[in-house]
Amino acid sequence: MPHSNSKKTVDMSQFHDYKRANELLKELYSQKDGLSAKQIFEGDNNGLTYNDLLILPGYIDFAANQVLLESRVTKNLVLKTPFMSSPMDTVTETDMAIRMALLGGVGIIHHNNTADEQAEMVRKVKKYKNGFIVDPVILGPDNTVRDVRKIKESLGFSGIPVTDTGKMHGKLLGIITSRDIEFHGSENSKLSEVMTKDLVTAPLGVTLEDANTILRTSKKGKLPIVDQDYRLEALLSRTDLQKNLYFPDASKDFKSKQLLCGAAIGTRPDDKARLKKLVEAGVDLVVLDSSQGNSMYQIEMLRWIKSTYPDIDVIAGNVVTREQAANLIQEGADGLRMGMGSGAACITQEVMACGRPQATAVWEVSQFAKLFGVPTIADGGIQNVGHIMKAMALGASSVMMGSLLAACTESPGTTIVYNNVRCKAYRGMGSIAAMSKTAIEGDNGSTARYFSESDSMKVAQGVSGLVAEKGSVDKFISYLSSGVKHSLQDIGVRSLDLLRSGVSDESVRFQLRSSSAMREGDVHGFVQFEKQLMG
Ligand code: CPR
Repeated sequence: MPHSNSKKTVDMSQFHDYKRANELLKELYSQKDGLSAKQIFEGDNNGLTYNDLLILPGYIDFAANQVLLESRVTKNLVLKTPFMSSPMDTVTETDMAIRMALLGGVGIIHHNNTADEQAEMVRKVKKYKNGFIVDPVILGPDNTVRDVRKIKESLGFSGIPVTDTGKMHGKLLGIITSRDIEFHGSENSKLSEVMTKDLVTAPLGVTLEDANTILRTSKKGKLPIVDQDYRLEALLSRTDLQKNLYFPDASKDFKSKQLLCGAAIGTRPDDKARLKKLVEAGVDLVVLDSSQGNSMYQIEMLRWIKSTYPDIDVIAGNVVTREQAANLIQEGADGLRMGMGSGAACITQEVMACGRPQATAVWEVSQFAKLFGVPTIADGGIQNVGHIMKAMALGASSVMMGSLLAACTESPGTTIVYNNVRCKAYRGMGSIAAMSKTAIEGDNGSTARYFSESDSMKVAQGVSGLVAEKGSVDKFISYLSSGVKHSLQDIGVRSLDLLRSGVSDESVRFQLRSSSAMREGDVHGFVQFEKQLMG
């Protein structure tokens, strides 16, 4: 166990003298309670996990909503909410990447697919325009009232644009609304006879704000966006407007205003062709996806990317030691992903005998990388808000999450009911299940993370299973960021930057926890209880 602070003895008789007592208190106060992170890790021979420590509370003189979460997550990229979604096939595809970016984080699209599939997902994220529906349901003039009723029954909405081709980019002819068909006797009537032709539209290029003003003042349910030839290019819906359409923290490219999107690749020759497609699709950030990043393969790939695509940020890894980090920093990594064996679905430490407890890995690598101005990402093992806080306090610039986000509605795959609980699939990318997908489809994505070409026998480094569904990622990320803000308030620092500088100048203090202290900090003494995390 590391050293404790040397404590001063206090002469209690001095407390009858108000002035002297005041001086004594000041003197004692200057010797801060608890331990600095440096003291903890200097004495750490075993390796610590997030659960092994706590951060001591400070002084609150601001409201939680004044706290800033902005953080530099690579050399060139600052996020308002430094959360990333893992490049895993049960975590990040188009929908997750869009929501993560809208909420101020970034999604990293997985590579357990073909290069074309992955590039298409990136393209969709880049093309996404918040609030504008770019692939709405459309009908043609010869469709009937019956067709509209069917759509209403299955999708729950009406207010469908009618174009001459019955498709997007066709000439806009009208809109068919619930009212148009409400008292309409004949199910076989053509839409050209019943649709509303008196339309309010907005021109292509209109801003979301202006379009919303038009929609509001027109009192219509839908606003078609048309080009100069009156071809339908997008649609805006009043129901969407009533939801929160504005994402002030969204992660966007400064110039293009498009959402930011990351993607993972491996380090094989094929991955160079894959990256070319991703770059053409507009990818902003590339993650070299390996469980052990300190390899000649990764160094060669890093050099190649830096010389071929100097404008793309590359996150290298994973690493858990300073020596691993040094090689990748030297080759120009713009960020480092830290963690080996701490992931929820991971059995790397058990099978490979390699890895490191995550709190120690985050501290050691981050302290080293900081000397070279390279931000670090704490990847794996984040189970709650407290873990995010501890990762950031130990020097991480951002956190990457897999299992927590796999449980959200926007992760790939459908909801399954298991033992009366709504669940979603989650699997490690080195699980046999994930690697079988690659085997079936003849693609080398996931296998590349865990195996070399010459491996005839696949040794699994992860498991596959189900996690309990949590609902929308919008709500969940808001919960995580509010939780982090309240935690920073308790610690008495107004931003993540101040948290990290407070840890460096040793004004932010810690305490180690024994296993009985952990039990004390957990719920106890109940016969039954419900743990509802979000209200
Ligand atoms: P959790 O957030 O689920 O704890 O961890 C997610 C991270 O786990 C991923 O970002 C990745 O680094 C790691 N990971 C994914 N599959 C893995 C297998 Cl099979 N083995 C080891 N680590 C894995």
